[in-house]
Amino acid sequence: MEFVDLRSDTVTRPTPAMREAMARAEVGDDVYGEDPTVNRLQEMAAAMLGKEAGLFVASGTMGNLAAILAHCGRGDEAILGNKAHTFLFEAGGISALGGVHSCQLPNQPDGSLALEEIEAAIRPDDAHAPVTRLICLENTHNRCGGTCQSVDYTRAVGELAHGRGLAIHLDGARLFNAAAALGVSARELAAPVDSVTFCLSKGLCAPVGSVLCGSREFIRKAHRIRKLLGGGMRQAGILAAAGIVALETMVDRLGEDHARARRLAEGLARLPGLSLPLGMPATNMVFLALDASVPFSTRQVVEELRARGVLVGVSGKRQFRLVTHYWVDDAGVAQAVEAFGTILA
Ligand code: TLP
Repeated sequence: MEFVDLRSDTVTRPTPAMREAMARAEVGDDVYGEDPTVNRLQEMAAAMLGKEAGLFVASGTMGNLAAILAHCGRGDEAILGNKAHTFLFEAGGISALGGVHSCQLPNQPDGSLALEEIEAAIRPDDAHAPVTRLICLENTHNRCGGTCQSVDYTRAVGELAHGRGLAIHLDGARLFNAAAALGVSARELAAPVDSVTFCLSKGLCAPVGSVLCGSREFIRKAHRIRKLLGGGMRQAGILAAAGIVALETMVDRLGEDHARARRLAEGLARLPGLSLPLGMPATNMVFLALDASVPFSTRQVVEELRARGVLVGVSGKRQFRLVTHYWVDDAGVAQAVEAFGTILA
């Protein structure tokens, strides 16, 4: 059965143009810095984000980890949100592998961290305290509903960070979705931050990889850390080739996914027993709650949907996450709404 797979945009398969570029890719040993395709992708990504240099990494998780380890030493503190992907879903890597202490602030409903709470969390120069080094933001913010952080907000956090001698890292796994939704460039959204990771393998459809961007000096440091993490990938140009096609062809179409997410949300919200706990989607994610009155468990709904060719993610007790992407068309959206409707009727 062909599924309408709404579990995540990470499920996206490469496009035919990507497969072709992968087959043709010129490669070399990237650990020696000799893979021309990786080098081209890194230069392209850095230029698009307005940074001096880029580093191709295996995943968003590796990009965030390498960045945070490059900014912080053992025992240093990074301020991040309590719903940050890095805090919730990256296996605690920053503390397990980097000895980095995390200070978790409550994410506001829009995914931001309150400026006054960041300010208050910065440690004084006191032997009892870890040294605050870094502030981490996420854009779009996954667990807060795929919400966007504005240029003004990012700039305000940047000014606060830099005024206090701190660095700022942006988990921009879906930064191009934020740019599309806000009508600004990814470059503007990344301008206030010292480092930024974005993913090629989510809405942009490449099979593997993310790019970490920052200053030349920062990327030199992150390059060594990538090796330490086992992320030196040799003839990675095969993968980078798909990433180049992703940047060339997939960025400008993300708005279509956002429009479909809105249609999906509208269709589902009209059904009895379903509601949108985080409101209408800002980008490509729909969070859906199942009323207590519905006589099915979350698991049963997932199974019934699967039997009707629709896959959704579970994001909490009686909560689902549905993510639109390149491989979900209008018919897929209609099929998902219809499947929920049949089950809940
Ligand atoms: N997110 C995945 C899951 O891990 C939850 C998803 O399906 O959304 N930052 C953000 C904001 C992310 O959403 C993700 C992946 C990552 C980083 C990590 O990227 P990968 O999976 O490439 O390590």
